[in-house]
Amino acid sequence: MADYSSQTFLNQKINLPHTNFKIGVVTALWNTEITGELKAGALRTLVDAGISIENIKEWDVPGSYELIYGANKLANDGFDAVICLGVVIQGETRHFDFICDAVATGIANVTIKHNIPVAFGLLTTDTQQQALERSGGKHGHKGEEAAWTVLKLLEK
Ligand code: RBF
Repeated sequence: MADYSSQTFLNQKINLPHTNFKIGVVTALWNTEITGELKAGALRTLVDAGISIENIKEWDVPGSYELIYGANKLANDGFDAVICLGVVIQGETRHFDFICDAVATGIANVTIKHNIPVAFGLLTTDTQQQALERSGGKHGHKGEEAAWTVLKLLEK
């Protein structure tokens, strides 16, 4: 069976037609200790692929729900791709489902409406520990993977 671990994805060579793409990195400020690392990993991956830091717009939005607005605004402004990063941790109330559903649907709408790659780098976990394990821990780095995803789509 194919190995779809994050390492295998990230080890694949990206063949961009050029490196002048303008890429937005929209990051939610809730759980900043984790979203900050997701952002650092995404930026690292973009720069490693040859995207210049001047062509990367970092935008920190209040919460994950605002990732939708951020992605749509940057798509409207002509960015070639947007990476959305956030962490929603299950609490005692139903906000988790509402926020996660809204972000998934909202980002899907942006990618369809503007026809650009928009990465869904939203961790939706039961605990902070699970989120840590997915931001450079034993379950990989979802910020790096989100950046890799848009780069892969920009190959075509
Ligand atoms: N935003 C996140 O990015 N992660 C969260 O875990 C999170 N939990 C929230 C819990 C509640 C009860 C509420 C009302 C909001 C939460 N938000 C969270 C913020 C949300 O994404 C958004 O910023 C606010 O609802 C304002 O639109």
